[in-house]
Amino acid sequence: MKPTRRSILRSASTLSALGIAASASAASSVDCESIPEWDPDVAYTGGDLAVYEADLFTAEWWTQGDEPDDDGAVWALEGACGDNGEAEDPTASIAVSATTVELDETVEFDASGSSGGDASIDSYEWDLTGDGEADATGETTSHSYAEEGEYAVALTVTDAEGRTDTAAVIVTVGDEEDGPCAGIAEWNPDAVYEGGDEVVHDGILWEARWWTESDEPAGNGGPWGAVTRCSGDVPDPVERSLEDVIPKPADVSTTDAEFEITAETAIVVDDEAEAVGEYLADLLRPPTGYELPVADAPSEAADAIELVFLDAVDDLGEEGYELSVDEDGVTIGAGTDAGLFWGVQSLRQVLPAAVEADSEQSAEWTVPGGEIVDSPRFDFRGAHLDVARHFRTADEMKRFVDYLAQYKINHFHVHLTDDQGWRIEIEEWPELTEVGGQYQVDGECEDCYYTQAEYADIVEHAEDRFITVIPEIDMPGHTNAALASVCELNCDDECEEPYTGIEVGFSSLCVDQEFTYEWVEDVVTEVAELTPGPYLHIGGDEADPLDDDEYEHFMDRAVPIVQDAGKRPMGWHEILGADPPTETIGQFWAPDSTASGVDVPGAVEEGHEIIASPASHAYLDMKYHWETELGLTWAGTTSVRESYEWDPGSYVDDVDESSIVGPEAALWSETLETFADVEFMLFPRIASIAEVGWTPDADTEWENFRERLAAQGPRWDRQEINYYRSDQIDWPDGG
Ligand code: TNX
Repeated sequence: MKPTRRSILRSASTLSALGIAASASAASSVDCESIPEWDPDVAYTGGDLAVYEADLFTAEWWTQGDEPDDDGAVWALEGACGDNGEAEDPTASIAVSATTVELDETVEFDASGSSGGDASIDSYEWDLTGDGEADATGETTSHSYAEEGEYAVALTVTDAEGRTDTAAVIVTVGDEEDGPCAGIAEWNPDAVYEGGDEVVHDGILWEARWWTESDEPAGNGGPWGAVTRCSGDVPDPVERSLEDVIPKPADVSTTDAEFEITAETAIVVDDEAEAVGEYLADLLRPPTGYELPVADAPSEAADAIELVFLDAVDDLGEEGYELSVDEDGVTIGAGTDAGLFWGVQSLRQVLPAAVEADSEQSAEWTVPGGEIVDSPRFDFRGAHLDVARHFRTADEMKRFVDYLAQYKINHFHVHLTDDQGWRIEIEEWPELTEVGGQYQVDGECEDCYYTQAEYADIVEHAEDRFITVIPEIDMPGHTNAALASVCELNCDDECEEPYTGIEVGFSSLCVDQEFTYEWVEDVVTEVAELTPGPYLHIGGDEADPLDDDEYEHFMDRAVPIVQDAGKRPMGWHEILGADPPTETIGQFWAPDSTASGVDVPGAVEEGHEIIASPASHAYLDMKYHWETELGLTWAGTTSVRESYEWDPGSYVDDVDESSIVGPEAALWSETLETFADVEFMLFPRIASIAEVGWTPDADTEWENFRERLAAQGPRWDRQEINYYRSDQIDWPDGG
C-alpha cells in the first residue's frame, strides 16, 4: 500500500523527544510549553511543531503562510495544549478608578478577573494612550493625561501557555465641570447595580431603577432609565415635524421651511391675547435664555411668534386654532384665547425637548415648517384625581393641571371627599377638616386639606390654562370621613371612627333626617361659590347600605340643592337610576360597555348626557400589567395600548355619540402614596385619553400614536416626570 505523505513525514522521534506519544489522538492534551506559537512568516518543514490557537500542530512538509487547521492537508493536529483539551483563553478585564477625569488627574487601572482556564497569567501589558504601543506592564498601573481627549486604554494579558486576551476602556480627559457624566463610570456588564446607581453607556447617563445585573442600558422600559446625554450639544434625537403633536391635529401639512427662535425674536400679540403671550414667554425664556418680549405691535413684524384673533373662525369653534410656520415666523390664530392657548401647546411639542427644561439649554430652537388647522372632537375632555385616599398638596395639584394643559384636557375633576379623607375647608363645618382632613389611606395626615384660599388658587391656576375644575363631594356613600367628623350625620348621632383602609361601599349619610340635607346645602353652597365652572359632582356611587328607595329619596333632595346652587349636577352612573332631572350628567365607569343595574340607554333616551370613563380603558389606577407595583386590578389591567384603543363616542352600548359629553380619565389613589406614583400611573396613558377625546376616531391609529408618544419621552424626562416606560413604546435614548 502506498504510504500517505503524512505517515512518511511524521517524525516520531521529534514527538517523543517532546514527551508526546506518536500515537496521541488529536483530542488528547499535550504539553506545549516549549513550542513557539505559529508564525505566518516562518517557513516550516516537515516535522516542525507549532502551537496555534492553543493546539499543537506538526507540519507535514514544507509550508509557508499556511494556517494550521484540522483538515490534515498541510498541518497535522497533535492535540490541545493544556489539561484534557479544556484549556481556555484568559479573560482580560479592566477596573478603572474613573472614566472621566480632569487634566493631570491620576487614573488607577487594575487588571481584574484576569485568570483564564488553568494556566496562570504570565504578563500584563497596558497601552494607556490607545496608540498601539505598550506603556506599562503589571497587574496594576496608573497614568495621568496631560492633554484633553478620549483615550482607548487597552490591556493585553498573556497566560503561561501563550494565550492572550484584550480588554479596553475609554477614558475621557477634560474639565470635570463639563457635562453631566463627569466622574461616572462606564456601565460594566459584570457589575451588579442597585436602584439609583448611575453609569455611562453609549454617551448617555443612565440611572438604575432597581437591582440589575448584566442588563444593558437601553431605553425600552427595562431596569435602566436614560437621564441625559453626556454632551449637551448633541442634537435632538428625534426628528421634529408638525405631525408629531398629541393629540393628533385635524389637519397638518408640512414644509421644509424652518423658523428659528433667536435672541431677537419677539412674541407679538393682539390686544386680548396678552395673557397667552406671557404664558408662552414664561415657557420659552428659561430654556432659551432669550428675552422674548411680549409686544403689542403691528402684525407685519418679522422674526416673531404672533398670536392673533381671526375673524372668520366658524370651522375652528370655541377651542380650534391654526398654527403656521415659515422662515419668517410662527403665527397662531384662533377665534378665542382658549384656541390660542391650545395652539401654544402644539408649538411647544414641536420645539426641541430641551424646551421643557427650567434652566438655560444649548439647542437650536427651530420650529419645523408647515401648517396645522385643528379643533377638537369633544368639547369636554376630562381627567379626575382622587385626593381623598391620598392627599396631594396644592402645588402638586397645580403641577397636575400643567400636565393636563399640555395635552389640551380642559376639565379637571377633583374627588375631594371619601371615606378616608375630607379635603376642602367648609367654613360652616370646620369639623370636616379638623377630623376628616387629618387622615388618609394607611394613617394620619396632618392638615391634609385645602383651605378655601388654596382651593381658589388651584381653580385659578386651572382657569388660566383654560381648564374647568369640577369639584366632587361624594354622597351619600363614600362618606366615612364626614361621618367621623360631624356626628349628627349618623342616624344614631354617634361619630364613626376614621377609616384608613381601602374597602368601598360600607358608608352612608343618614338619609331620613332633615339635618343631612341642611348639611348638604351648606357644603354644596360653599363649594359652588368657590368654583366658577358650571358643574358640581355629587358622586352617588357604591352607596351599598341604602336600598333603592332610600337612594332615590336622597338624590331627590340632593340634586336640586346642586341646581339651586347654580350648578349642573354630575354623578357616577348610578345616579341615573334615581331618575334625577335630565340635566344631570351620568359618568359611566363600568368596566364593560353595559352598566349593570342601571338603564343608561333609557336615561339617555330621556335626555341625560354621559361622560365616558369605562374602567377598562380610562381608569388610570388600573395596573399596566399584572406585575406593575402600583395600582389595582379589579377592572383588569390597562396597558398604554388599551388606554388608547377605544372610542368614547360609541363605547357605551346603545348610546349615541350625540349624548356623549366626552371622555374622562379617572385616577383613584388608594395605592398612590407619592406624587411620583401619580405621575407613573398618569403617564403615558393620559396622552391616550387626551387623543381619544380630541381626535376623531377614524384618525386614531395605534402604530402612528406610539411613534408620536415615543417623542414625548424626552419631554417628560426634562420635566422630571416619573413616567412608565412601557415596552409597547420605542422610547428614544436620552434627549
Ligand atoms: C371604584 S368607580 C370607585 C372608587 C375606587 C375605584 C378604584 C367609582 C365611582 N368608585 O371608589 O377608588 O373603584 O379603582
